[in-house]
Amino acid sequence: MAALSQHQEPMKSILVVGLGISGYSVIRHLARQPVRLTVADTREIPPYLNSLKKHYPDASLITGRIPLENLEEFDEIVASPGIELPASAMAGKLVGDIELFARAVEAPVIGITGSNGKSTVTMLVRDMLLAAGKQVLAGGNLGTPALDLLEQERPDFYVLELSSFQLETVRSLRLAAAAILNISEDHLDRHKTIQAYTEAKLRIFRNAEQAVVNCDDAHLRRISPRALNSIGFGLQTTGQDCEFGILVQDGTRTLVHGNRKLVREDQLRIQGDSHILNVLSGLALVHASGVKLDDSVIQAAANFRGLPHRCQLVGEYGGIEWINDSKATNTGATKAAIMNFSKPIILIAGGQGKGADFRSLGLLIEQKVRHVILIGEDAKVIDAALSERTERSNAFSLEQAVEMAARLAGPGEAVLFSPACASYDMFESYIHRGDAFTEIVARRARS
Ligand code: UMA
Ligand code: ADP
Repeated sequence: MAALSQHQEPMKSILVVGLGISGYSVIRHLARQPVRLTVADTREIPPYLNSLKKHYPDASLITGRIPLENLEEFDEIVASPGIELPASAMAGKLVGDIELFARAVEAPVIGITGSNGKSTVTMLVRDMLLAAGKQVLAGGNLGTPALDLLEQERPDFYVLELSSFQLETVRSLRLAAAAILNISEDHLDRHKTIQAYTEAKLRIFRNAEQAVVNCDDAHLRRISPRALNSIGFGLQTTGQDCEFGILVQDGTRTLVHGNRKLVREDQLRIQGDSHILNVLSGLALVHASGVKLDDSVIQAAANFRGLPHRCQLVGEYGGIEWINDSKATNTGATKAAIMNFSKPIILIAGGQGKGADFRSLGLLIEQKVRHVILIGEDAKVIDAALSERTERSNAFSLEQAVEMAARLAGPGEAVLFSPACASYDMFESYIHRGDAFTEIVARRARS
C-alpha cells in the first residue's frame, strides 16, 4: 500500500473565479475529479451561492474579493469569461471553461466567433446538421455553458458560440471547423484595442482543421487565407479566396458554392446582406465539417427564421414595419441592420455606449436614416457623432421614443429599434429591452 501511495499524484488545487452560470458549470465538471476546489467571486452574493453551499459543501468559498495574494497555492485558475484577471500575475495557470471543455470533449466541435451573428449562425448550423440527420448539441456563449453539454449523450457534433473572452484563455481547442464571421469594434473597455480584440478572436483558428473566414471583412482580409487552410465566404463572385459567394442574375441574388447554385435570396425566409452572409458562413461551416450540402441541408438554411431580438419584425400596422433589433449592442450590428433596408428608416438608438466610436455609424445614419430618436445614458455621445444634416430627437424613455416614431413614420417606412449600445442603463438585459419594445408597439396597435 505504501508503494502505491508513493505513485499517487498529489490532489490538484484549483481556484475557480466567478460563480455565475459558467463558473457553476466549471465546478460541476471539476467536482467529478479528485481536486480541491476554492471558489472566489468579487460579488458578496454571487448568483449560484446557494447551489454551491448545498451541493458542494466541501469547496472553500471566498466572496467579495479574489485571493490574488495567494495564487501560488493553486495549480490552476479557472476564470469565468466576465471577469478580467491580470494574466501576467497568473504564471501561465489561467484557463477558462472552454479550455476544460477542449480537454474533455470526444466528438468533433464546430466553433463560431465574430463581433455579430454568432448566436444566429450557431443555431443555423445546428438546424442544418440536424436536417442532415446528425445528433447535435449547441451552446457556449449562447446560453448553455459548453461544459454542461458534456453531461448529455455524446453527439455527432458540438456547435459552440465562442466569445473573445472565452477564446483568450484556450490552448487545447482543436476545432473540426472554426469561423470568424466579422470583426467590428466591441468590448474595447476590456480588450483596449481592436488589434488585441482581433488577436483574441483569431485564437479560434489555432489547431483548427478548417478555418472559415469572411473575405469581405477589412480586419480579416489581412490574414492570409491560404496560410490557414481556409474557406472564404462573402457577398462577392466566387473565386480563389471566396468559395461561398453570390451570383447576381437579372437582379436576383443566388448563394453559390463555386459554380454550384445553392439557393436564391428570395427563397430564404429572411432577406438582407447580413442574413445572406450568415447563411453563407453556415453553409461553409457545414461543408468544412465534412457534411454534404444536400437538399435537406439547404432547405433547413432557407427555412431558418432567425432569432428573437435580431432584426425581428414584431408588427406591421398602417404600412409601417416595426423591427426589434435589441440585440444590436454595438455599432457593427446597427450598421448591418440599417444596410438591410432599402425603405426609409426611423431609427431608435442609444443606451450604454461602452466607449465606442460612433462616427462611422453617424455617417451611415446621415445617408440612410430619415430620422433618429436617441434614448439612454449615452444619447449625447451618439448625438455628437451625428452630422448636422441628420434629423434627430431625444426621448426620455423607450415608450416616448415609440410614440415619437409612430408620429414620424408613414406607410412604406420602417421603425428600426437597433440601439448600438448595451441595455444596462435602462433594462436588465437586451431581452428585457426587446420585450419592452415589442410590448409597447403591440399596446399602441391595440389602442
Ligand atoms: N462578475 C463579477 N465578479 C466575479 C465574476 C463575475 O463581478 O467575480 C461579473 C462580471 O463582470 C459580469 C457578470 O458578473 O458582469 C457575469 O460574468 P460571468 O463571467 O459570471 O458570466 P456568466 O454568468 O457565467 O455567463 C457567461 C457569459 N458572460 C460573459 O461573458 C460576460 C455569458 O455570455 C454566457 O452565455 C455564459 O457564460 C455561458 O457560457 C453572455 C455575454 O454577455 C451572454 N457574453 C458577451 C457577449 O456576448 O457580448 C461576451
Ligand atoms: P452575437 O451572438 O454575435 O451577438 P447575434 O446573432 O445574437 O450575434 O446578433 C447580434 C446582432 O447582430 C443583432 O442585432 C443582429 O441583427 C446583428 N447581426 C446578425 N448577423 C450579423 C452579421 N452577419 N453582421 C452584422 N450584424 C449581424
